[in-house]
Amino acid sequence: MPFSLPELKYAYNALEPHIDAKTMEIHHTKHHNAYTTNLNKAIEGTAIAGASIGEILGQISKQSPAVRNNGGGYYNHNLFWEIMKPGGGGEPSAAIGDAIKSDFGSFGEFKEKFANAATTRFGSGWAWLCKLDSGKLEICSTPNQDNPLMDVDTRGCGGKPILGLDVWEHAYYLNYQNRRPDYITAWWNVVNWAKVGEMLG
Ligand code: MN3
Repeated sequence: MPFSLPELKYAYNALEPHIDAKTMEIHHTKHHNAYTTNLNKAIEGTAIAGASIGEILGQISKQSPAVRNNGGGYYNHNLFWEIMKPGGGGEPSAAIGDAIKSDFGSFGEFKEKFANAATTRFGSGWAWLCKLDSGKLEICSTPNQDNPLMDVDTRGCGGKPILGLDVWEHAYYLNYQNRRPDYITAWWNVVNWAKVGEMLG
């Protein structure tokens, strides 16, 4: 199988009280696992069977809905686990902190704009912070398991996603029910800014 479910670098309960252990466990062992398994099934025996996930996403417009949904789900969750950590949050410093201030005015304005993208995404999807080819940072959101690496017109801002927030109900419903804004507010406390800075490159 070309793609495998990555191990988390922290325990399922490590992000509490912001994200509860049961949600993390189901999200990883059921949802992400299903995307991974179904991506492998969907590409088996096809021309893209040996391609990297980046190569697959970059030509997703030519692929089946199964490859699009599960390839996006596989990639998006890989990033999501990495950009969170226990004891995260706070205001980023170094290059990522400077880039955010330069492109959004202040960390506060950035947070407001990002939270707004996440809150207003209708139905299931993701909010993204992307590094465009120009080097500028931009915020956008995508529906379902789409992402900015896909060559489709729903990708929002394009470029390279360096921070992503899952706003599917499966990411927060056990603890927050319909209160997506409360989940978003809590999520800022687990953002791994060091990793986001690494992704910025
Ligand atoms: Mn999810």
